[in-house]
Amino acid sequence: MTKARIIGPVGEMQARFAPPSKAAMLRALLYSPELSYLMEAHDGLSAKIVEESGFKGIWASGLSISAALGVRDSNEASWTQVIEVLEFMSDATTIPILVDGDTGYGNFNNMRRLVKKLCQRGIAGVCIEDKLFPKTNSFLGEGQPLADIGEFCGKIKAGKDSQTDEDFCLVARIEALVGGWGLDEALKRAEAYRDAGADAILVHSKKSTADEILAFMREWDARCPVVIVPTMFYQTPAKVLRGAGVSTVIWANHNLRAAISAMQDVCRRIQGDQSLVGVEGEIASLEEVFRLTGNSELADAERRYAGTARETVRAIVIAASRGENLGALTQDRPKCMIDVRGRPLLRRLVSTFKKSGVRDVAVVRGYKKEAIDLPSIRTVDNDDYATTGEAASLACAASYLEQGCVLSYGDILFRRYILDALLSARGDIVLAVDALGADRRRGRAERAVDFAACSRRFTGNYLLEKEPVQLTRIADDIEPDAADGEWIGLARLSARGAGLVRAEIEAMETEGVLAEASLLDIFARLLAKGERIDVIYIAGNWLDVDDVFDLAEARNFL
Ligand code: SPV
Ligand code: MG
Repeated sequence: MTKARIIGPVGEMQARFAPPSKAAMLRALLYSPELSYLMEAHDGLSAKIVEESGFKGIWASGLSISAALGVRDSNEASWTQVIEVLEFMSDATTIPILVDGDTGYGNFNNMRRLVKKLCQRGIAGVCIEDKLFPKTNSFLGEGQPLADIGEFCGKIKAGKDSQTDEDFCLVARIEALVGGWGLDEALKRAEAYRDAGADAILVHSKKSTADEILAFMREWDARCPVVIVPTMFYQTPAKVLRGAGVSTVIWANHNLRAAISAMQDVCRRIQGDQSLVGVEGEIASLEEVFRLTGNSELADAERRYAGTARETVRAIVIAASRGENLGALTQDRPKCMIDVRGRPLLRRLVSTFKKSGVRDVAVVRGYKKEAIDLPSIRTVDNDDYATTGEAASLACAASYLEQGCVLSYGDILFRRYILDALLSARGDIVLAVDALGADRRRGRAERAVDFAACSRRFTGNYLLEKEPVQLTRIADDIEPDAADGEWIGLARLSARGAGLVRAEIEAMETEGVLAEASLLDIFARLLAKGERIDVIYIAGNWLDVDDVFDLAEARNFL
């Protein structure tokens, strides 16, 4: 879409920093010396998948959009119905879309309105073909009549004069080879269309070899970029097309055809089996549907804008270690399964989560994993628990970091208001820090404490505590006097925060430092990269269970 241009210094800055429009991106692909590819999509979801797969541009195929709407590729879908689909595709993606504009949906006048509307919807370019309205798909029938050259050139000029983005691309498609009118006719038309202002030529062929396309390329001699659609001559290697000087290859209908095969197969099987059991493991999970459609962003936005609305947050509980200090009590179970007044510690933790609306709890198991057998949790296993630390355990649950979540140690108990405060906190990464932690730990037996230094000390003044506090350092070797509190092992990550943690885990893995790292190391690395980590101060009302004294405290805590 055209950006409003501001004159003067602000305008200059805007020009310097504005990202290229989608039209400029398509133009760059068409004019790039590299062979470019456009992959077919026919709705918002397929467009998103094309982008995620790494393609730099999308072909909004007329055949595929029509078929997905259940109609023929004969202009049965009106142009405004097609534009509706295009808008969803454009909104769902950041890469440019070249639209199959068929014959332009009428004469030069319809073409003017089409181009104006496409620019308004952020579509990067349109391809029009020199056939007659209503069009027929190129692979149907023989000797389809072609448009009059002069009339088609008028349509090209009308389109170019109507674009409101200077980089919008008009691709003129020549059907002379498909219609059996020969190479000379194709070349004559290509030259006329280029002269009329087309930014590129699409020369189509329905032969099973690329011979006639290669002959065209030789004669055309790179007078402007050439786009091709090797649906029928798919066996021609890319290097041959590249060598011939082709600018852009369109893979024209392969997502639609893949979807048809997959849907036919799953329908046949469910109909035959009268059951979902056979297909469940083979089709995309609902989680994948939610991920593709960006549900985590909506949950984040709800927290930001709806105030009271709470997203469905999941919890990841790190519970892979044994807890050696508890001696015989952890002989046959990890410490999170130790009984605290009739119920395992982990059960109490999970119940606190559920009461606060965190219903999806994933527990990373390790030591004596079979002992973690609670009914209402999911489990992930760190089978290398004996030689790895918390960060490696979290890496095992990386797929749970696709959306906002709560991170928790498996050996803590806390009052529910602490979790509620974290859940309603803003910020991408928020830690609950006990401001009394340093005092509480003084005089106790030597042990590692997750000390936190923050941008401001806890004041005890309720109003002041509403002001954001940021973490400045986190480590287990900060002097108690230099620490502002102790991280209690509970953190809240937004979808972005979860993404940052996931990326950091990947970086640590690449650097070979993941195995020995703790959660503190992850946060410390993010701080070092300038990422913001927020803190919510609490004052007691929680505990962790490391030894029998803690266990006694836990019994009193309840
Ligand atoms: C389309 O994808 O709709 C096209 C390409 O126009 S083709 O089907 O090959 O004509
Ligand atoms: Mg088409």
